[in-house]
Amino acid sequence: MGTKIQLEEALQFLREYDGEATDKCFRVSSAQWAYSTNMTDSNKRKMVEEQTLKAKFDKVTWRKAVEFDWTRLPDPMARRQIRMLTMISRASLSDEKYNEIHHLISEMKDLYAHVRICPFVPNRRSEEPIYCDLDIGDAQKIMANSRNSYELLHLWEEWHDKTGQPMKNKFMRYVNLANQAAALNGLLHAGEEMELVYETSEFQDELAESFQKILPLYKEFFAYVRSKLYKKYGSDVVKPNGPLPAHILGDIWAQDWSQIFDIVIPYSQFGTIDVTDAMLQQGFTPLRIFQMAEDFYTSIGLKPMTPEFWRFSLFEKPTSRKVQCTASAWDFCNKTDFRIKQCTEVNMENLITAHHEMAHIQYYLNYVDQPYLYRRGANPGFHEGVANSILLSVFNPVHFYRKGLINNKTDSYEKNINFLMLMALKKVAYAPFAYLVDQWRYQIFERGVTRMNSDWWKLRLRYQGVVPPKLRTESHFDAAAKRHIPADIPYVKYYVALILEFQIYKAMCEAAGDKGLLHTCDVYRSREAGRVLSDILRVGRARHWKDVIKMFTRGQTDKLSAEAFLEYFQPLYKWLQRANRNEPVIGWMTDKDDLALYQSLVGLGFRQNASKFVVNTVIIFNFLIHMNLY
Ligand code: X8Z
Ligand code: ZN
Repeated sequence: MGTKIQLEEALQFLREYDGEATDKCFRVSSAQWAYSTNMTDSNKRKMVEEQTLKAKFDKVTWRKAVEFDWTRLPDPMARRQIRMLTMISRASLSDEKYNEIHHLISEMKDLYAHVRICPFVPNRRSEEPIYCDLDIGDAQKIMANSRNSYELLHLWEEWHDKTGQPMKNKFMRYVNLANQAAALNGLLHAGEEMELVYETSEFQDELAESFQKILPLYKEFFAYVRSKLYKKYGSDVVKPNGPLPAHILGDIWAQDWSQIFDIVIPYSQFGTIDVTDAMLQQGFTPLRIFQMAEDFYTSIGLKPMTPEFWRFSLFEKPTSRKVQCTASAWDFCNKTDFRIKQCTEVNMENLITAHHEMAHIQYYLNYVDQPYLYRRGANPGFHEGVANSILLSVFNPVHFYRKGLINNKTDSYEKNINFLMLMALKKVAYAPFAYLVDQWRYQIFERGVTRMNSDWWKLRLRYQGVVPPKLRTESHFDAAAKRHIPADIPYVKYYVALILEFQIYKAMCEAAGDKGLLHTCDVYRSREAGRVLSDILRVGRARHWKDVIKMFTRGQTDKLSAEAFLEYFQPLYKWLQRANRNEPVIGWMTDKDDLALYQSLVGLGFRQNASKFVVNTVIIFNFLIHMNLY
């Protein structure tokens, strides 16, 4: 920290910063948009040029910001903004190392983006050629739809092997550099640095507390899903009381289990919500999907989209050029230009995504008059949390009924349970995963890279109850299968978002005066609910996120609280308790075979003996049979 304490000087610096940062943001987003919607080499070059200029600007800004002793500035806003600028963490590195870490990250992102894997070809004759050209989208489709455990295992292994191994050395150097940057900022390790953005020392405690609250629901849900998977795949694949292998959950990372709904559906004769056919019958187009989303927001008193939005957004996949099709919402930082990029197809999933992306645009529109540093969510989880809280209202039988997309309200008990099960496969299943990714990352920053893979599986088993489907060792690097790890994208924000999503939804439903079960609440046309939302959006990051929680919960709490999450799933929780009454284990029991799948056995009491593991010391594994968490 520096010595400057003159307020006038600080304010002048912040004014200049605001203008330049806004301009840089415009240039970078324009170049990124150009590339993402027309992926040519020349557009890529221009984008990289702008990104490099922005990285240089960040470094210069950081150098200027640390000249101030922000703790002694008399104005709280100036203090907060300068403090935020000193958090451009990696800028403390020398120019050479700063460039090196950026280069490493972009190399890892590139490697990840170019991974292609081989399809499963049973009984292939050796002379038959095999085309190994499946990307992550293809792999995910197979993980979602295949029910052949050999095929699932093959894809899982291919993806994990081909992402992990080439990345490992680069990642280790990245850890080293990130830690050097943190040390130069007076911190113990880079994990501490990544958490500064939450501006509270209670952050981890709050996360742990909310997770503990969710755990009983997760265990019931887990035991139920396991019983169905056991029936489906048998004891060769699923242990009746144990953890679940990671390859049969419908998703390559086992984070979203909704694709196995057909296997676990509670009442198969009742089906579940799907409005795709109705949309097709009613002649929906991509444009109409976005008009319907806009109608939702204006119905609760939020802003209509701008003329630029309708003019420049990309709603359909162009045929004449290559585009990057992941849906996203863009703020060009010039107060008028906001866009969505979505290769929209007419189906329910795209309808939901359109509402989600438009929530981000609402955030941009509402905090437009804040200074640059506050034109973002109150903390990194808010943008996603807000967007998904709207989806709880939209992806909801009551809402679809009101919009004429389903004929009769889902009022039978069985349909409600089916619906909640589908939501649980998305949300309850995701909670431990979202929680553990950054725990792993921080551990690696803190304790080093010697046991990266076993540390990863230890956490996955501990929190998710998931084990690798095949033996993994330290020569593998399975965390790299998740893009956010090589791409240096923080992950705990998704856990924060998951909790906030339900907290915000509940606050809106209360304001709307909804008296029914939480999962049936639709805030469409409620101006009161809209006010709750716009109060959150308008402040952006100008206030501490705990103040924002306090504001929208009307003083009830300033914490990330799992209460609303649990209330939403309460009917399902009760149902699960009944459905699981004959299950001997709620949660999972871990035994030595599970641990042997990923632990380096040397030094842990095991000796590898040909193909068989022999127990040396009984004492070390006297914990072999124990429940759940260890
Ligand atoms: O990374 C994403 C988005 C970009 S913010 C595609 N998500 C997380 C993930 O894929 O793991 C959205 C859900 C969680
Ligand atoms: Zn989003």
